[in-house]
Amino acid sequence: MDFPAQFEHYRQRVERGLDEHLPPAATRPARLHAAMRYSLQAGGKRLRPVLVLAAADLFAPAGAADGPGSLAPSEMAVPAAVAVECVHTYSLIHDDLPCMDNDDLRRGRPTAHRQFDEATALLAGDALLTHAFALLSLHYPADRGLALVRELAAAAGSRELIGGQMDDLLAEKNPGITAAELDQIHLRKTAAMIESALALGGLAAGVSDAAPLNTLHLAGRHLGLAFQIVDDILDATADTATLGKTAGKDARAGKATYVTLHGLDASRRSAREHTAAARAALALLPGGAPFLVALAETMGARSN
Ligand code: GRG
Repeated sequence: MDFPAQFEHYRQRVERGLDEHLPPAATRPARLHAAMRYSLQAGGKRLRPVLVLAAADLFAPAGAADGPGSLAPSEMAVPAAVAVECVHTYSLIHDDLPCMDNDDLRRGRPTAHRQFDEATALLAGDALLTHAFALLSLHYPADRGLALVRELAAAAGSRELIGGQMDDLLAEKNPGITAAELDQIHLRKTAAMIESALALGGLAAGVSDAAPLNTLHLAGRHLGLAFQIVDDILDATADTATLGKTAGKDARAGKATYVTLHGLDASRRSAREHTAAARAALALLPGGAPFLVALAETMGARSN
């Protein structure tokens, strides 16, 4: 398997999917739809939607017996991949708002509220979140669509992504936060969406057995924790130009991170351990999931 070529293939499919599945920029109100596209098409790493497509491709095409005309699993999964990127991008737009992180730079460009205004950014985030669930309800048969909606709603909801963000904001005022409390924030704020991306891929491909779905969740949880630890390492060690977002912000804000609590060496060790655990879980999936195993390795060594 040629990992870079396969990643690029999935990434380009995601970019096309985003364009196909978003309301055109000129849709009224044009300012709102332009803001949605501005943030979504700013060139993020597309990790979560690529995970959706690659997870789907692990499973035999639904209706394979129908012959060459049947859709590849990753094609079936494109609307789910776009949905997960819509939710992720909404969370970035809202996280950057003055009432949260108050940031000026995202994906190497001015944040949505800097480029447009605060109200437009807030509404663009709301609209992306809502659009994600519309896509899942529109593009899948009823039972599959319901399973996808349940999965994404759980990951993005008050117990996971939004709950993790709430506790993250509260933790800024709590200098005594423990390592266990920080792990809980990371699990919900970061890992839940990465876990969900893998599970959404399986569901979009028609998987309904608990065992592979649980394995996708387990792999995603370790992948997500490794991703957040690496994010904390990069925040402490990389520069703004490389990251495309403001570097060193956590340290300046006196915010507890994996690095401030454990130090750089232990953080690097822990990121390696979670990457290895993710790889071990992924290897249990059909065909041993070589692309996803390589992606886990690449994410552990990323520089932005
Ligand atoms: C506002 C509900 C709500 C949640 C915000 C996304 C988020 C939660 C906060 C952003 C800050 C942060 C460090 C989040 C952890 C997850 C993370 C590292 C997000 C950035 O994901 P990347 O690096 O971004 O995949 P790109 O731009 O490449 O898609």
